[in-house]
Formats: sequence, C-alpha cells, structure tokens
Amino acid sequence: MTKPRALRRLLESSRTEFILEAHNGISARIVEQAGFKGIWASGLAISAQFGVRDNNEASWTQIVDMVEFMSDVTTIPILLDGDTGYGNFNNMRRLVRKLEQRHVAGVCIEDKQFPKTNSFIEGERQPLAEIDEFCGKIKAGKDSQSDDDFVIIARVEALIAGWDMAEALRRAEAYHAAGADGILIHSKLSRPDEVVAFAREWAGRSPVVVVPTKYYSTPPEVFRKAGVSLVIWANHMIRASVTAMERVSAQIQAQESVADVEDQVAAVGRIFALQGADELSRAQAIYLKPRQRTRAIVLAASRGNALHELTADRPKVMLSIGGRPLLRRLVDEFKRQQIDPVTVVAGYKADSIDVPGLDLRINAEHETTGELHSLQCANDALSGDAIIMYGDLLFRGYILGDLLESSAEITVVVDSALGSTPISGTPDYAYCSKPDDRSMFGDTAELLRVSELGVDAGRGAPHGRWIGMIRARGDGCRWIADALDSLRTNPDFDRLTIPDLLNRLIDDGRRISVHYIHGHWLDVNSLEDIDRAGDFAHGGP
Ligand code: SPV
Ligand code: MG
Repeated sequence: MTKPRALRRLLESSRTEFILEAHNGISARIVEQAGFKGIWASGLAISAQFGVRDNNEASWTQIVDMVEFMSDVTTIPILLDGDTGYGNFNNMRRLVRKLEQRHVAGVCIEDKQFPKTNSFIEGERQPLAEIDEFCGKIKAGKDSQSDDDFVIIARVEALIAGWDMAEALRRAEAYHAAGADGILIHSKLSRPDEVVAFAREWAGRSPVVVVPTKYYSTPPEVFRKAGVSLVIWANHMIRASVTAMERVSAQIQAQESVADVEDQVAAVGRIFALQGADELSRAQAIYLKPRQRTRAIVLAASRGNALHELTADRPKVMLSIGGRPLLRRLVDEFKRQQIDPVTVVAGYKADSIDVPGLDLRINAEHETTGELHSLQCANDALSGDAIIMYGDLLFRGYILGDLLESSAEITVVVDSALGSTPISGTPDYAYCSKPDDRSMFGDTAELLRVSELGVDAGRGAPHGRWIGMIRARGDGCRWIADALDSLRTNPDFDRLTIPDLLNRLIDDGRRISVHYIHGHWLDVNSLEDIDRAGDFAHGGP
C-alpha cells in the first residue's frame, strides 16, 4: 500500500486513530517501531531540533529535507505540518509536488499568515488568512497532487485566534468545499469542550483531526465518542528527548564522568540498530567483493647487538625513530594498508613491547636460535595471504602498497639501487633472472639466489638487495611451510635465516617473483642507522 493510501485509510476509517510526532530520521524510526500507524512531522518539533523558533525561521526546503530523511527510514505514512504552506497558492503547489516526490503522505496547512507563530504563543493576536485566499491555496494543492490519495488537511485557527464556533464552522465549510480532505480543529483550552462541540456541529461532513496539546488529560474515549478521526500527539518526542538530554548533560557536567549515566542512555548498539546498520552489513556481503585479508608476520626477536646500550632494556624494534618505536611505525603502516592481524615474534626483552593490537608470539630460545626458529613460532599464521618481514625496516608506504598488488605466489622486494642505500649489518644480495630495467611493465624477474656475498661464484654481480620483505599468497604460504618443515631436519636449523629459506624454495623449484624498488627504505642495525632513520622518518631520502 502506498503511504498516501495508508494515511487516507487512517483518516477515513471508522475508528479513531492516533499518530505521534517525530522530528528527524531517528525519532521517526522510533515512532514506527513503537507501533504507530502514522507520523506527525511537527513544525514546532522540527524547528526545535534545529534550535530555531516555530516562526518559519527554518526554510521550507530545510523542512522538506528533514521530512525526506524521515520518509526514507520509515514505512508508515507521514503527515507534514506545512504551517501556512510557506507562501501563497504557488508555493503550496510546489510544496505538494516536492512532498509527493519524497513519499510524504499528506500535508496540513493552517489558515494564518506567513510567517506564522506557534498557536500557543499569543494565539489570539495572530491574524487569520482571508477565507478565499486560503481556499485558493487548498484548491491549488489538490490540483497539483498527482496521487489521488495524497491528503490535504485544512487547519482552522479561528478558536485559537479568539473567534467563535460559528466562524470556525464557516471556515471549515469553505475549506471542505475547496477540497480539503479533513479539518483540523485547533483549541487552546485545557478541556476538549471546543473540539467536541465542533465535531458535533460538523456532524461527519469530513474527517475531524485534533491536537490535544493543551487538553492532554482527555481520555481517548472522549475522542472516540465524539467521532474524531485522527488524534495527533504533536510534540512528545521532542519533549521527551529534551528532558533526557537535560538530565544527562547536567549529570555528566556535575560528575565530570559518564560512568553513572551509562545505564541511563541507549547503548551504542541500539543507535546502530536504529540506523539500520544490519542492513548495510547484509548488503556488503552481497555487493562488496570479499577482501582477501592480508596478514603480517614480523620477526622482532633480536636485540640488535651493534646498538649497544640503546638496546639494553628493549629490542631494537622498540627503538624510537622520529618519536615512534620502529614496531609502532610498522603497525601503523599495516593499519593504513588494512593488513590484519599482525603477528610479531618477539624474543629479547619481549615484555617491553607495548604496541597494542598485536598477536604476540615469543621465541623463548632467541639467544641460541635464528630467524627460521622465530618464523616457526608463527607457524599457524603462515596461511592465506601474508607479508613476512623483518621488524627493523623503515620504508615508504608505497613499497608495501605495490607489493600488495602482486599476484605471484611468492614475491620478494629487491632494491636495485645498490650503493644508494647505506649498508650496515649483513646485506642479503639478490641474484635475479634479469636486472631491473625500471620500466613499469614487462615480465617480472625471478629470484635465483640470495647470498651474503657481493659476488656469487659464477653469477657475477648481484642485481640488488633483498630488503627483508616477502609476500606469500595462494599456495605461497604452503610452499614456505613445507620448506620450513624440511629444513627443520637440518642440524643447523637453529642458525638458519630467511635467505636460507628462500634459497631452499628456489631449490625446490618454487618460482619467486622479484618486485624491484629503487631506494626509499632502510634497516636499522647500527648507531649511524638510527640517525639516518630519524632523517628518513622526517621525509629525508
Ligand atoms: C506543531 O506540532 O507544530 C503544531 C501543533 O502545529 S501545535 O504546536 O500544538 O500547534
Ligand atoms: Mg505547527
């Protein structure tokens, strides 16, 4: 059923129906979830939630924008409080068209002059509209609606403005004749006498709508007996939220803490539910390509002996470079590239590692064992799509980003700019199937050997340095796990390094792709490296 049809049903049903105010998307949702069959988009409440007065201070497009949010998140019909129609007949025509486009079911306009004031602020001093002019507005609205069910209610303000019942009836009759689908008779008395008397006189010529803001204590039975079609509870959502917000804000201010209010306010999860977060999760499952999660394994067990007393109480990955520990920098970069989880194999002074969010493993035998033993400690993380790297690396983010683009089972990053990156520690020279031609395209090179020697017998000069970064995906992780397994039988296993593993993979006939880079990284092995790393972290070469 369309929303205009649903509102017309409410208005024309033989029962007295009740609708409740809402003033934005979330309050509209709450009203619907409470079980109401319709929503009053109150001018007072929408103005109030904007923090402005109910005097047409919010523009009509701001009102329509808000009612669009309300309409988008609800399935029950919305009757907009359209004030005076925001202008003359022409403005009314445009309003009706814009409301229909937003699936707003109807509009109520009042016979006052623009700009209006809320009826309960010196109501008797407010000039009423000319009857003919107001009838023209109703006609114009009816003539411009494209859905026959769209509802236009005419609101009679005569009793508010100090006129008598005869004037109210005269106006109602004229508005009815002009095509209004119902009459809202407004009263500021604290008892329902006026609206009940009006309904009796009106005698069912068209549906009667009432707003018991002042005569709120009236039992619903009275409206039923009087034959009222629609009762509007016009402002209770905005008033309820103001009471709650004033109480909670005062308490937080006084206590300088939110601990005690936690149980008095909606859980964040409730807000997500009202926003429809579940629906989005379901849609993501349908429409988003499932992201292959890339994880990271970081080898961070060593002290970094050449750093002397700097590493007396922490491993080298916890040395601060440019104000952040090396490992923190690495984890931040992983976060940026959505690499998760991050498994770190620590050893030396492992308890000084206080970088949050890590999956920490400990190589308890770090003093007597080497890199492969550490990698073995993260064996269960060796699956799917993984980056394996040394924890003492500093690199520009694009290097990791480009590596994530690789589709090979195993890819290693090789710096072809031999000589441009200072060498400290023991460099791992890479011999590849072809040199870096520094083109963006073409066949990728293949890794043939990693060696500590600058010149490998029979191979000539190396093509670069492996920087300590590997990506494994598809079968790659399994190949690595298998190679690790078979190397474990080697009596030297505890001294073996990642280059030994790479060479083993090559010997096993596994293809290892080379991703060439040209500088933009360094590793931290010596005191001089620390200075260089500081410059690098601050954007230096
Ligand atoms: C509104 O809700 O904005 C109304 C109803 O116009 S009342 O404030 O009771 O006049
Ligand atoms: Mg109003």
